[in-house]
Amino acid sequence: MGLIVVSNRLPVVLRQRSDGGVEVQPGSGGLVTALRPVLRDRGGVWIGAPGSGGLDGEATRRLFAATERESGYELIPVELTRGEQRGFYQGFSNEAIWPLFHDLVPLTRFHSGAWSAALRVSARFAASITNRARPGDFVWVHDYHLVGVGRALRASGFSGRVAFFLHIPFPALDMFLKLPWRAEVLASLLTYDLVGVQTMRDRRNLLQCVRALVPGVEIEGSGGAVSVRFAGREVRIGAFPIGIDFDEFASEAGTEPVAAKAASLRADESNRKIVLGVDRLDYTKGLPERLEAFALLLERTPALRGKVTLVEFVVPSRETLSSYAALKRELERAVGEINGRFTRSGWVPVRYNFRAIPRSKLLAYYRAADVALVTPLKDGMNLVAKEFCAARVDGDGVLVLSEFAGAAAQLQHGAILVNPWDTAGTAGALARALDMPRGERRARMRKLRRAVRKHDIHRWVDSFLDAAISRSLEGFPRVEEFVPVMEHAGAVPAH
Ligand code: ADQ
Repeated sequence: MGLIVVSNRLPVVLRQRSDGGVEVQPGSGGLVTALRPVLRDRGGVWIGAPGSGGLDGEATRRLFAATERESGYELIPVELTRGEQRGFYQGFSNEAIWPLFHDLVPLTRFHSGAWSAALRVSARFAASITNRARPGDFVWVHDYHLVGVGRALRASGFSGRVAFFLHIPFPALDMFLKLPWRAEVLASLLTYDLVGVQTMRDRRNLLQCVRALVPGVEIEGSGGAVSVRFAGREVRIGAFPIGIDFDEFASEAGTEPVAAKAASLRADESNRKIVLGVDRLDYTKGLPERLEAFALLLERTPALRGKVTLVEFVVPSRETLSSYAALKRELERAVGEINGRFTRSGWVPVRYNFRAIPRSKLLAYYRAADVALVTPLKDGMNLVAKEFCAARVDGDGVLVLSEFAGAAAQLQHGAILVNPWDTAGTAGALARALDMPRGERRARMRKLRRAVRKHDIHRWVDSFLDAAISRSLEGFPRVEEFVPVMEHAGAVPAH
């Protein structure tokens, strides 16, 4: 069975150099990090847009072929025009679905032509798939941008197996109902043979929308994946928490150069503790709230001034959208304000870096940190939390994690969980993390590493393909869910 992976972007980006040439750079973001090892190990085809730069010219084609030879799988670019980029990528994907599915209604814009733009692009992707697919191939479409590809494929008469995985959260019914194209989006989802989401919460939300909006639907099963029947078709819907290549992260983090770099980063901070943040520039990642929590901690605990540094790496993303450009300015202002207020001789409280860093340096920072602060307002999974744990081959370090990251389901027993909207609560959790005794840190990190290793990327792929192929879903295991409990329930007055 050949694997055809389809995503908005290819795992490489072509960039125009200042001398007019074109170069290939690795793509960034969670989807690419997760899927690259899957195709590297299994081989197959990756279909997606090549990013800026264009594909004309012999030199560019040669670059692409060399990248294919190196990566071990075939790359098929789908070129989009500027107009298509605007309507589909900007309008439909990143101004409508992305904010709405992360519950951020005030940032959501529904442009009237956005769904038709998404359908036109979906048809382009579908044509590329039908050109390449051979009988027996398994087509696996990724993420919200391409939800319409299933519908376009079926409309073109394609009858092969097609599955879809949503990397971002699926919203609750109340939120989903706001989408002007709610019926079309749901109907398109139901053209796939299997739809995977990250968590049980997302699965519950999706099934609730299906029940409410699809008359006559029958839902069977209660495990990790269930079967949905309507209009003579069966669609499977399941929760498949994505993971990382644990062994690869752990073994690279354990190498001598990474250990040496981590030691030198620690030495640079002399006896200070390091709190680390690593994120794509995105308003879902809770960055202003995180800075506010850190400032609150310094304000409330003068003893920590000069004793702890927040190192924040933000990788540039979607800067052409005004909400992202505004977030970038907001972060610069907030960092400036905190540093202006608390800096003293020899200590700058926030070291803010607006750039992508290479893997080895990222691993060194993961190893050097005392605390990783991963506080998205909502996140499908969040791989940074998992990468941090995998990199801690020394068995130390504390993870402070948002309850609203999908990763909270697997990491709830080892992380300190926070509500990122509660800045005072986050500041308190950070104080607790900084003060945690070594024994507790190590016990928690053992649990975290065990969970990340168990739910690694290979298990994710295998369980997804199993659910797509197996005859019966009986015995398909439920995945763990995070449900917040009131720790102080006894304190709630009876009336
Ligand atoms: P993303 O929103 O991109 O992914 P995430 O899962 O955190 O989010 O992955 C980010 C990736 O980018 C990580 O691999 C991280 O190491 C890397 N990264 C971030 N900042 C970096 C920097 N400054 N330099 C270098 N690398 C950096 C989407 C969903 C997530 C889901 C993934 C996978 O939004 O919820 O976990 O897909 O399904």
